[in-house]
Amino acid sequence: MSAARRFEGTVVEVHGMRATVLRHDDGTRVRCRPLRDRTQLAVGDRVEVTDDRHGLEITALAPRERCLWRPVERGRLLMAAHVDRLVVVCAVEPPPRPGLLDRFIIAADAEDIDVVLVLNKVDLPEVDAARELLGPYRAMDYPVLETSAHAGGGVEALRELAREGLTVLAGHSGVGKSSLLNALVPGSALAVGEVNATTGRGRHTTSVTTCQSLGAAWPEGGLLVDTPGVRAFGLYGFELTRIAHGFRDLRPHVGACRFRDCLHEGEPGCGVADAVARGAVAAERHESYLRILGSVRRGEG
Ligand SMILES: Nc1nc2c(ncn2[C@@H]2O[C@H](COP(=O)(O)OP(=O)(O)O)[C@@H](O)[C@H]2O)c(=O)[nH]1
Ligand SMILES: [Mg+2]
Ligand SMILES: [Zn+2]
Repeated sequence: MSAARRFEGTVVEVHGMRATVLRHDDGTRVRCRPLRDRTQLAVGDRVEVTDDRHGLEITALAPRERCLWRPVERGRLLMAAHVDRLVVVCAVEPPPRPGLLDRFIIAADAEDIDVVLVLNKVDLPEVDAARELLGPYRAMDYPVLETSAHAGGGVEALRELAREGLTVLAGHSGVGKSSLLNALVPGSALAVGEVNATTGRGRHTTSVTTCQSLGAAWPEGGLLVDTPGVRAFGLYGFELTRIAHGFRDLRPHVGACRFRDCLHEGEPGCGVADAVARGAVAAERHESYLRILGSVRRGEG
């Protein structure tokens, strides 16, 4: 009887309890049985797989870090682990929604995940208005990459940026995430939300989170994750005092607050309120913060 063989890999697809694992030794993708304790896996999970006479089985899970969560009814579910960067995709149309951007950024900030903003559809005429909406984020030193999945502009820069590690694409539906993925990974045949000519209905976009390999085999080629149907990241149970940390422009003023657990919503001696009063921070930024604080407090995630 031959001894069981083991190899390491990264989860690139989850189907219920089963997972597809990208082998680190030969770069192939293999279907595996779940962990015995039936821990729910997520893309990006680092696992050990044992190959015995019963087939491939995931036998160990590395400690998770740099996680992103998807919101579910009064809770959150792990969506991806070991995320190296979050690419928040916005578009000229539908225009950027700062509240949504801020939520994505807070989730990434809390896990030390780098954030890059992409403004897609710059081939459309209303591009200047969209650029203006992203002005505050440029001022906070978030890189903003302009792309057109249709005309091809900026796609190579995005490919370069995602060349290593695990990159998650997120953004409002309709901004062009799947289109960008298709431009980056030709033939990946991901569903683009166009209306189906024969049925007249939007094409069904799967909610299975999958990773596409970019170019060369692991570990050279980056992995790219689309997040179909994810409208926001789960902030359920998020520590309220940490929310302001995700606002790069509010963060420097938090230290001036009289109370260490100040939530910057009218407490006396609040450094953030003072910064807004002095015009050092835009009132809309503080308002966005207060809206998110309110929704997390209400348990809306
Ligand atoms: N004009 C223009 N339209 C785009 C561009 N990228 C995507 N679209 C269109 O925007 C719609 C939504 O694209 P999709 O990739 O499904 O967006 P997703 O929901 O973020 O995955 C589709 O009709 C695309 O053809 C672009 O760069 N320019
Ligand atoms: Mg899509
Ligand atoms: Zn304060």
